[in-house]
Amino acid sequence: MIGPAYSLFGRGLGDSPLSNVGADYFLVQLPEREMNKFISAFDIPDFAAFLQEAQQVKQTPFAWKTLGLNKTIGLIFMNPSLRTRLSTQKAALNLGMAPMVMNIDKDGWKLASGEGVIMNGDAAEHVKDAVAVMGQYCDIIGVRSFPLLVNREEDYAENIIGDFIRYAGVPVVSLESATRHPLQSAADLITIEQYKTTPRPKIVLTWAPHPRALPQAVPNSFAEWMCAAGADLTIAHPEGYELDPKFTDGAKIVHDQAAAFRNADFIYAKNWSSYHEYGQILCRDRAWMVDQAKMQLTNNAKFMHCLPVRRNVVVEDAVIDGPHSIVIQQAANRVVAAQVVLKRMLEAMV
Ligand code: SN0
Repeated sequence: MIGPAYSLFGRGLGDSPLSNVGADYFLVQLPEREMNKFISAFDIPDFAAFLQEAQQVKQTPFAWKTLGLNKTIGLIFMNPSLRTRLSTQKAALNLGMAPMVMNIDKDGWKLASGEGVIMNGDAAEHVKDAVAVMGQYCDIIGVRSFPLLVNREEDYAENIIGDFIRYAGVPVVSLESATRHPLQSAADLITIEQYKTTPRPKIVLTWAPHPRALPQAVPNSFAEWMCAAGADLTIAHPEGYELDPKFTDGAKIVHDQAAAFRNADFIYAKNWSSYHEYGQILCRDRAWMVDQAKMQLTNNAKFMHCLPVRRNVVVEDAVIDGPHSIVIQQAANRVVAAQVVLKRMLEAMV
């Protein structure tokens, strides 16, 4: 159960009316929402109402089972997915929508992008045409596309999700783009609200080692959402792993992991590759793995990770299998987060 107060962490996103949120706030009829995309925290201007809707969806997931009647969602994957793929389908089914899933990297034509490109190479179809066609078959389109981690400006320009928004003609949901994973962060916010025992818990996002170079999307997004919610967020990472500051404004950034863990209420582990030395692995120090000894420094902190996780590299078995691990409940909340987002999009259509 999400707590009754929805206090968020003290302040709200931008100029939204979230500060001093009181019980009466929820009696006010919200203005009709336009929702033609969900790509970042800024597509949710009302976190308190979002959390209230999440609680309703959690309690009565089938209460809107005709809202999506005769509507179709296309889920387009350019990269692997387990939780996002299944939880978004489940959310759509709960709303009465029909999901269509395509692994476009394996089953589609190779896509070209960019203006004026002469298509005499591998690519058989331009993304403009493919996306416009998908928009004819779908009422909502979700897309997953990881960064290439080669050219930072290209990845951070978010061209692929931008092309979907430009050409689909229907609302677009990010299923993890080059720089953000908003459905994950929405589920993380719901999970922290559910498990927090103090109004403004100490939340620590810690870098952890990994054998491969991973995107910054999950930590960028987590920091963006937590900072937008006014959370008490500390980010611990080795030097050189600073994230793009546009996501971390409001967070404390430290290089001493043990100091960060002291008195923490939530430990969120995640690896990412360097933003400054773009896409590089700068540290392989196993001492950054989250283990029992470090968890003992915390205030009985809950352990979170977006999954998939490399056991005994990112986190010790004893922690992820232990009583304070909430990774499965966190994954369960992926359905709730996706359902609130799709529900809002459907409601804005009628
Ligand atoms: C992705 C990432 O962005 O870090 C998806 C997380 C939801 N994770 C991976 O690609 C893990 C790959 C691996 O080899 O462990």
